[in-house]
Amino acid sequence: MNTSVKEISIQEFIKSKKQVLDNYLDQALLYSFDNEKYKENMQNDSGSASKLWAAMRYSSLNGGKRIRGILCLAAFEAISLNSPMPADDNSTNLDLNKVLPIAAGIEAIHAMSLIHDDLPCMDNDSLRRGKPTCHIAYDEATALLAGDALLVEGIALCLKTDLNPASKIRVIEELTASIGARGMTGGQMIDLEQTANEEASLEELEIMHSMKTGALLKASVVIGGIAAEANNEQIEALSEYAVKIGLAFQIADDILDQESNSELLGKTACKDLAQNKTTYPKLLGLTESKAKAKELVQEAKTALLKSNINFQPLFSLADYIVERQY
Ligand code: GRG
Repeated sequence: MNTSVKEISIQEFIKSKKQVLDNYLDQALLYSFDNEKYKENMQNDSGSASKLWAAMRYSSLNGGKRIRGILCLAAFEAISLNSPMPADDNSTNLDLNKVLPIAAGIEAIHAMSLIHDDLPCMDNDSLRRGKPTCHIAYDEATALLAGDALLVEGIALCLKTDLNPASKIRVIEELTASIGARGMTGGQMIDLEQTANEEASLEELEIMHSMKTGALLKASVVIGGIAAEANNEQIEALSEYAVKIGLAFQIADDILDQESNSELLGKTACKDLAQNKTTYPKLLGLTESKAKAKELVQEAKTALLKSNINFQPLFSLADYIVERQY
């Protein structure tokens, strides 16, 4: 543990990491082509290729909180520095080339999931991150393809890491498991069925969310640890922390849907009620839901401390996840 480090607030930590991620993604998602004919097409702004890239950029460089990417970077720093607070002098020594392409790739994949989630055949929403959703700003086919392309570009970005081949494979295994049929996609399917059919129990709700939202959040943290060469005990602790904050994140999301408004959220509020969805507030009530989220945050912190991962930004990010306003 390093006690001589300069303390920075969590707001500064989030702001600086978000900036780094935004800049990296902005560069990574520039149009670039090997094929000469395709390049010619790109000269024309109304060309089909530039429309695809424009839609991809519209939906991935548009002010998301970047929580998954930030968690990935924070977990990497936590293990690399093993210090209670990040310091400017220490942070500059970190090999960000190992983790930044992955954290950015995860954000591209997350953006993809939001585009597809908003489609008429899924959640059918018109507002995302304070702007018209991708299929409204463009059209359904373009939104579908922009999502497809962001998924693939996101995985390709993860492979740009400077990690050794064995670690790269571990990263991709972790990531693909979290978004496939055993993770996000499977969770989304359950969600669609539940919405269409019946009221879910607390246990069913938890399973659905752990797959739909929790799996990618967990993978983001664990992958940060893998990139920093965490040992098995540390990976276990990061994993436990991430499962707890993943659930807390979803409870907070349900509460915000009920208590906030569309302007602040940047997406349609009170959607759960309108769709008659089963939510934590519906099953537990607002007060108990808030208490459960706080309890999970505490448990997440304890999981880290048990393995001597004493990195303040990871604790503060857990608090932020339940205290956020949008
Ligand atoms: C990934 C292969 C693959 C398929 C995706 C459409 C779909 C299948 C899944 C939908 C998953 C989904 C939208 C989950 C909701 C997750 C959630 C709570 C999103 C909001 O996350 P925030 O608040 O958003 O971090 P920002 O805008 O801040 O990034």
